[in-house]
Amino acid sequence: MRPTSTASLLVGLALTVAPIFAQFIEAPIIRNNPSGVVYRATLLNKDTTTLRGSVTATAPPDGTGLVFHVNLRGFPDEQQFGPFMYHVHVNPVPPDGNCTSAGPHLDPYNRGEVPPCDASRPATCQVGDLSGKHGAIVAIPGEPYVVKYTDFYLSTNPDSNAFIGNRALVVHTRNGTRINCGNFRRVEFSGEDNDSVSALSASATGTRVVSALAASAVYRSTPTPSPESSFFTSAAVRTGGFSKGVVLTALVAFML
Ligand SMILES: [Cu+2]
Repeated sequence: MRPTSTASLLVGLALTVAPIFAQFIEAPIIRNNPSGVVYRATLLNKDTTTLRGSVTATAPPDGTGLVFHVNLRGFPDEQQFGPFMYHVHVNPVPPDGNCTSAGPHLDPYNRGEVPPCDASRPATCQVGDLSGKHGAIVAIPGEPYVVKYTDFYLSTNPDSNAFIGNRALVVHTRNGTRINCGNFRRVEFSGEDNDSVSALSASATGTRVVSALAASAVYRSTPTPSPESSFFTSAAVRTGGFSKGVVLTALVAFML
């Protein structure tokens, strides 16, 4: 009786947990991003917040991944509301500017919200989870948040399921409240240069470039996808050792 019920419990547990990971595949590195194509999401001019700025993305010369320039300012109080998160959400923000209408994170590989993104293994994160992969924002009063990084899993090619065009950028407080948002639109250029992006870089000179991401910079400069099985192993290990904090984090992430 006792062994049977224990076995039933284990089988039941396996059946419960398995579907969370069963459909997930690691995000592939995007290698065919078009040269000279630039997308930018500019936060809306809302009366409800002073948060403004933009996130710009364009392919590097070899077309592998996208170089992101993040330039945001006017955050709410860091102590009360930070650190802040930002993601690519699947739906565009409608003309009424309602950030909730942006829907969930861009997640074409059905990764889901659990477990939380492990920044050391970005291929296992939701592709839209920019702050999960590249660091949450710790705002310093009076200073813009300016960072630049390469994300290997997003695309400016409309044929890709990781395409960012006409999707929304949403910035959240730490409890998931959507502060501001804006849609990724193509920025037109004559020729193939990235003058606007270069100008954005130049304008960032002298401002703070967050160094908190330095520790994880290695994976960004060297695209080394881990074996597909490693995520499942790690997920299984972590499933066994979920702390209340992790579960809470996952629940909060689920609500974003
Ligand atoms: Cu979000």
